[in-house]
Amino acid sequence: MSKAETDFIENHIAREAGVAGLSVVSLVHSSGYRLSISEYGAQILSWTHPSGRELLYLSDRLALGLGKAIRGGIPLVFPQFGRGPLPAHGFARIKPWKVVREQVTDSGAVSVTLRLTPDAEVLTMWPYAFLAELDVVLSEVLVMTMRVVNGDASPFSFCSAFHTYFAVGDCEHSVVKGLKNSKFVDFLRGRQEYTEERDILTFDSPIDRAYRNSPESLVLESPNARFVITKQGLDDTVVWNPWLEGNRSMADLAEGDYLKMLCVESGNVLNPVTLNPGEIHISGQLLRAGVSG
Ligand code: TA6
Repeated sequence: MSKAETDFIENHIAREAGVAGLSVVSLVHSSGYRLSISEYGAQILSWTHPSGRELLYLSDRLALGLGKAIRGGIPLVFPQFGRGPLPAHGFARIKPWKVVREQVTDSGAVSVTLRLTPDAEVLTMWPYAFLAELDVVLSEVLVMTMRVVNGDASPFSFCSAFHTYFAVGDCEHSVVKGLKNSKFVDFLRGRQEYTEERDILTFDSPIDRAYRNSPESLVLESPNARFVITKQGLDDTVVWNPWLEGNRSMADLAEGDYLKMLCVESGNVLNPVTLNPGEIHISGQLLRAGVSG
């Protein structure tokens, strides 16, 4: 690596201790966008606009420690979505990942790659030789790419999602556009399937639904920022807010914080992906933020 590259990285990528002594890596792009990601769960904890405005919600009531999920940022859901035989939303977000690459792309973007391979505990839960890697590339946009490789002799199936907690400022004055005519499974109505009839989703009560084969791009407009969410290799979009009742049942969500957040999650959650031995699955999302005033 050239000295210039080393200097650039040293000026744009830093590390500090985080959960369970694992590193939190901070990236700074020349545009002023900043991001921090924890090796614990390969979870993005913060993404800030050049104005200094925080774009992701992160609870200030976190119950930190190995095995505990971090409420906020962008948790990685893998290999299970929701409840089931594995820990909720799978084990990826509660296991240590390893930074395997920090680099500068030709366009000046700042990039870090983290890797997860199964330890003995994971193999008892999910006995497959997999490798998962997450690329996070920060420029004026945030691009996340997840690769899952089947290094086993048997096929395996998995669900995955970027469980993004957008900081919206006030969910009652936020809208999601682009889901009209999409079919969705409503987890609050017995997983029945419905069709979205609204051009514009507004929020005034609990919502927890997965839109099947949702459009590649969606818009979230909020008092805090406007987001364009673009996905690839991911069929579905989950929209979730626990609202007042759900908020009160969550110890790691401060009273009233349901209004500060909205989860719009790009994922394969309704139909698992099956990988045969040697196959690789690539999925990603691109987040673009706009801040006014
Ligand atoms: O993605 C929506 C959802 O599955 C909701 O049902 C709710 O459980 C949310 O995820 C948060 O899950 P967590 O395990 O992080 O509390």
